[in-house]
Amino acid sequence: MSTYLITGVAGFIGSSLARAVLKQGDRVRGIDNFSTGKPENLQEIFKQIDFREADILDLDAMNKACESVDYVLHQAAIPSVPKSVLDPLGSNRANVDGTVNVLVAARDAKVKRVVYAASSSAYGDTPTLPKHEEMAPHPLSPYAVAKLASEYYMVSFFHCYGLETVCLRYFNIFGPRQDPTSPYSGVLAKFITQMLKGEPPTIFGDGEQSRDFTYIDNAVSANLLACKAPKNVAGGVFNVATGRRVNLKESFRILKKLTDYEGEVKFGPERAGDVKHSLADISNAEKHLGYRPIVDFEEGLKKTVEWYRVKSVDSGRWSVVTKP
Ligand code: UD2
Repeated sequence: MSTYLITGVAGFIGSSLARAVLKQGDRVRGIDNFSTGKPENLQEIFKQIDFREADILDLDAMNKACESVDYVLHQAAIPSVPKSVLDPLGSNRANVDGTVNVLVAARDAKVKRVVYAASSSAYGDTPTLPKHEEMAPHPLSPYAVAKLASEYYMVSFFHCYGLETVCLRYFNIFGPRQDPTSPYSGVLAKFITQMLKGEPPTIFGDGEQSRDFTYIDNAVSANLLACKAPKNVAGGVFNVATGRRVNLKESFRILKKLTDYEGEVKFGPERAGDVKHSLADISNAEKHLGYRPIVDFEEGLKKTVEWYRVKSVDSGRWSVVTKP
């Protein structure tokens, strides 16, 4: 039995990872400062995990959290392009200083491997599609810079200290438990919950921007594979995506059917720091991690819409009320 430390365990991706690690019969230790994570994401698994409320910026807490840990899945972050544009210092502290703390603690505790939630935003607006890992990065927003800087720290800890690290460049992960309530929330979580309430979603820009939207189960499986992949993946960076892109107008059309929304979409100004098109080449992850997408975009959307529908009936926690 292995012990996995998940940073940001109360977040959308962290809590999904925790469930998957428990399901495979391993131990979960989790830390979260509840800045964006939510206790209800851990509801039915709370008693099965060793949870510690702590900030990754607290090195002492990180040292303790890393004791006797085999794998660290580092998800804790302030994950938002527009938020980083408003508060670059806060983004840098959480997304860069926090990562260095995690790495120092993991190195000193001699953990076997650290898997990092990197971001497709590192590629920026380079015109070449699909994006592959050998392309020169071109980060646009402070968030993208911070995520890329953390990748470089991961790689440098492998080269300088022999700590095995793997960076997974997530491409717009979506699915159940993604918080739709903040202005910085992921577009699909916002659109789904707005449309279920019968409210018009807003497209920032012309709606032609496209993303390689990736269902959460794919990201979870990539993390578990990255822990167990052979040693030659250490120091590596891998795209985690589906290899297909969909634009916002098309996403809206698909969601209209799935949510029975009858209204229209509004348009607003393009967002600063926004990337126009994003699509991944996933061949490296397939070859070296044994990764393949297990849930496609439409299927993932169906599952996500159903989850928010039921959630609204269950608790209203996400303040979603479906139309009568
Ligand atoms: C970036 C990263 C993603 C992840 C994420 C974390 C890229 C390509 N992707 O996602 O991998 O790291 O950051 O936050 O850099 N939008 C609307 N209406 C809304 C909300 C968003 O039109 O109500 C647009 C937004 O302007 C953008 C697209 O939807 O063009 C996707 O936005 P997002 O916030 O869901 O994710 P994004 O691409 O910034």
